[in-house]
Amino acid sequence: RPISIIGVPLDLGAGRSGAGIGPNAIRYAGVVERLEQLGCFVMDEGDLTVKGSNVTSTKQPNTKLKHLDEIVKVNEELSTKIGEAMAAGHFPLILGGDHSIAIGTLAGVRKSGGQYGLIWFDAHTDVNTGETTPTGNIHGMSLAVALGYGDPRLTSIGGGTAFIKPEHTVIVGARSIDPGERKFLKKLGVRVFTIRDVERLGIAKVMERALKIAARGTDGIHLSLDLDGLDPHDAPGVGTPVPGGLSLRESLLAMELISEAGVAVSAEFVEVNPTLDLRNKTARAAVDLIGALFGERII
Ligand code: DIR
Ligand code: MN
Ligand code: MN
Ligand code: MN
Repeated sequence: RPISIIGVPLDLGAGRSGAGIGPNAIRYAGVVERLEQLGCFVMDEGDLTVKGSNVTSTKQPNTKLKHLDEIVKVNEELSTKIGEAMAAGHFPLILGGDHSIAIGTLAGVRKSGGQYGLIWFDAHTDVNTGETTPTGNIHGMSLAVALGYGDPRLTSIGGGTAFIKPEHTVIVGARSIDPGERKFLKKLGVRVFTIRDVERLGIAKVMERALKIAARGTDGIHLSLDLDGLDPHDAPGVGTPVPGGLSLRESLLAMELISEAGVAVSAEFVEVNPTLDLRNKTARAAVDLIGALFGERII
């Protein structure tokens, strides 16, 4: 299947600037060449247009949904792009950009009419809403929106139907969860494999269980990977680092296991912030993970 690369240079959903130049940092780290070496047919569709950033935009008053207008616009466009790529039989590979772009990605994935499972790889759980958010940053709300919860202007993006089901959603790597999010996850019954579960079970067992939840009885899975799921030692270039995360090697094994299961229909790699990075290390980690997801092996 051809891979459609779509960059989304958005940082308005995050609390600080810089993730907007993530897509090009991942390109400079050689993502296209890496995939071509694996025999993939790659079409880089370039970046969506985003107006403003956390640098150039006048500081928002402390609303509960910062930069809502522009985030709605970008995600609406993204959902259209993803819908078209999937209708053409392509695998959409989305480069972020802050994690609020998952709203548009998943709205687009749903347009194909199937019922998809979701693996959300993240230090955070991103299930805040305007009512529970401690920051007003929409990147902390995108999973709630994908499940059908939150501001109607966000949940209606892309047509607003056939949301991802909580019973086919699984979070891996979580270690920073807000009180409101904890309640939400319990209420919906979303399965969370925290970093503690990874430690106790090992990443192989966690992924085996995660894949069962997301892939059984669905038409495939979407992978939403926030680079801050990795330990800041391996991925320092992220806006909200949380110590004690997955190692690069554990994360690579997770990608290899998804790859071997053969169930992924789309994937996004988000929150790469080159202004906070060390020699593009985090973008290079993203390319390593993408390589593993598309079949790269040690031997
Ligand atoms: C926090 C941080 N839970 C919030 N979320 C982040 O702002 O809602 N998500 N950083 O990736
Ligand atoms: Mn996230
Ligand atoms: Mn995160
Ligand atoms: Mn089902």
